[in-house]
Amino acid sequence: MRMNRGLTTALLATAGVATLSSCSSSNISGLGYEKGLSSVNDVSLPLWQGVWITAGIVGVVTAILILWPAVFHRKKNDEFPKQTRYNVPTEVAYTVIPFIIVAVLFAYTARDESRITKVTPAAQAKHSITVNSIQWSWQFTYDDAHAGNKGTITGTPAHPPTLVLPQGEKVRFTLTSTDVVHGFWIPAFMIQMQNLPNVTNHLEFSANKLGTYPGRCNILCGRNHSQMLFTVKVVTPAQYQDYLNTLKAA
Ligand SMILES: [Cu+2]
Repeated sequence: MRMNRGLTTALLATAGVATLSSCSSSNISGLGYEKGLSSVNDVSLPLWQGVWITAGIVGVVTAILILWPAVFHRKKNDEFPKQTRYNVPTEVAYTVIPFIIVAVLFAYTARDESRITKVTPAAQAKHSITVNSIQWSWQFTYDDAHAGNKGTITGTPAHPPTLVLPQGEKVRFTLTSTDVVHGFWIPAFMIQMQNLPNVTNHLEFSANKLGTYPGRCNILCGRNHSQMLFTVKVVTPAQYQDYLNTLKAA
C-alpha cells in the first residue's frame, strides 16, 4: 500500500512539474503561436490557450480517475466483489460535466468567431485586396492600385507570389476561386478562410509586425496542391504606398 501511494504521488508530482514548466516558458505559453502578429491572434490566442488548459485539466482528472481504482482498489482477496448496477449521481455527473465543458468552449468559440469574421463595408475600408485562387496558385489584386490589368499579381507553382500588407492597418479581403475549393491560410496569423467557386467570402484583419510569413492553401485542391504557396510580407504603411505606386506604374 505504501508503495502504491508513493507511485501516485510521483505521478502527480510529474504532472505538476510538467504543468509549471510549460507555464514558465514563453515559447510554450503561446503553444506554437506568437502574440500580437495580427489582429486575429489577439482574439484567437487566448481561446487557443484556454482550450489547451481545459484539455490539460480534463486529462489530469481523467488520468487520476483511471489510476485511482487501479492503484488503490486492486483485488485484495478471493471474495466476490459487491455488484452494483447503477449509480444515479455518478451518471448525472458524467453527463452534465462534459455538457458544461462543451457549452463553455462553444460559447467562447462562437463569440470569437463573430469578432474575427466582422468586416467593415467596402466603401469604408481603408485597404482592400482580392485574393483569387486558381489551380495551383494565387492571384492578389490590390484594389487601391487596380486599373485595367494593373494591380494584379499572379503566381505560379514555380514562382509563388508575395502578398504585401501594411503594418498595423486593417485590410479587407475578398476571397474568390476560379475553379475548385481552396483555403487561404496564413498559419502565423491564426487565420484561414475558404475560397469557393461562385461564392464571395470576406475577411478583414491587420498584420501588426514587420516581417515575412509563409502562406498556404489548406484544402486539398488537386495534383499540385502542395505547391500552392505564397509569402506574406508586412511592410510599413509608407512602403506599402510605394508598392502600390509601383504596381500602378508597371
Ligand atoms: Cu488550393
